[in-house]
Amino acid sequence: MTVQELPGAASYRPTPPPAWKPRTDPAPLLPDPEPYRVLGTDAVDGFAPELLRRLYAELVRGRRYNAQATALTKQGRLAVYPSSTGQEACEVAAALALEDRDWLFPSYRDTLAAVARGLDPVQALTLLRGDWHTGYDPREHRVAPLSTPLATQLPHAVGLAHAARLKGDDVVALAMVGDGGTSEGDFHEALNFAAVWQAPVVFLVQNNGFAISVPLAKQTAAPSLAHKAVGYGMPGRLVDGNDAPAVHQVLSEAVARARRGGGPTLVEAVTYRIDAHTNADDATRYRGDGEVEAWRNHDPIRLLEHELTERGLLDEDGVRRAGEDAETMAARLRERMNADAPLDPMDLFAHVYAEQTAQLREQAAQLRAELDAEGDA
Ligand SMILES: Cc1ncc(C[n+]2csc(CCOP(=O)(O)OP(=O)(O)O)c2C)c(N)n1
Ligand SMILES: [Mg+2]
Repeated sequence: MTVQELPGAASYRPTPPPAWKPRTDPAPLLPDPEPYRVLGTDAVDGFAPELLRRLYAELVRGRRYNAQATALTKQGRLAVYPSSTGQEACEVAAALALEDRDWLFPSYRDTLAAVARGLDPVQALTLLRGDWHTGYDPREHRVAPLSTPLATQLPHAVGLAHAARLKGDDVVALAMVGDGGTSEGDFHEALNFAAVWQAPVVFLVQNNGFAISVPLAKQTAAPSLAHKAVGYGMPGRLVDGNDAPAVHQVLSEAVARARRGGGPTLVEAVTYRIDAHTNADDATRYRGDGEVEAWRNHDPIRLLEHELTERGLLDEDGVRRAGEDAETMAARLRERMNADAPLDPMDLFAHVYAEQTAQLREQAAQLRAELDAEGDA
């Protein structure tokens, strides 16, 4: 006899399991349907003019930095550079939303955020020059190494934030990741534990439309990347990633929430990668000029410049000075990057482990012997 043939089977209706109810109300966690915007709205009135001007100056510097670093790849001074042109608003806002005591966990594309946070512009390029691991002391400016393996910086950020909270330190971690990185296992593990532990961490996803040549629609079916937050039990927020004050506000609110014990937030910033994936990629093979042009009309620098000019907060002189300041920075960067750094191959083994493993000690001894033999010859 099958279950269907049991007497009374036709009228059987299961009752719900006795203990079940939603554990949290999902409604307040859901992102707004439209990305949050400030520029072109009355919300601009709520911003201090100094902050708006600072954001503008940093955007202009950031774009010039991207152009200079890309030029250095052509001159053989940098092995590779992943430009964040078009994404400067996210980069700068991420750096400015943090206090000195907080930590930034960047991906390989987030050099500008690290530099805007105070990192030396040349040291920030050490890894990309291929000279050193990391190339700076992460503790000095509280900037974790620029992470090339996708999303591995996220569990690190959660671990640091959770540890800080256990120690009673008033510290927030801001972790940056790309749209493609949200399909990695590390993204899942990080968000899950961040929410379970209510860790003081903010996740900033820069949705720039592509994971190298793969467009967003081919790697996720989520309604938006901000919606992914809800499944973990944290709020998801959607923001126009080319609207610098909007990104600054949303991140500042998320950081403040994390700091007062309110737990993690996932922010999706909708933006666009104007340049190719890196200098080694040809983006014309997988996307049309029309798409790029449409995004150029929503350029973060133009949007902010227009708003500030309209409001009388920026004049021609101010625009010229921001440009000149960026040129000075670029000239200095070029000059310093054109000097050969004195390198010791033995440094490869430094800063890998607090205590060297037996295998690394053996490899270091081998290299030392080879270098000595070369020196003798
Ligand atoms: C774990 C891992 N898998 C694959 C790669 C190769 N890879 C480098 S960049 C990239 C695309 C990442 O796209 P996204 O997260 O959107 O960041 P974006 O480059 O757009 O800033 C891939 C697949 C990698 N670096 N790490
Ligand atoms: Mg991307």
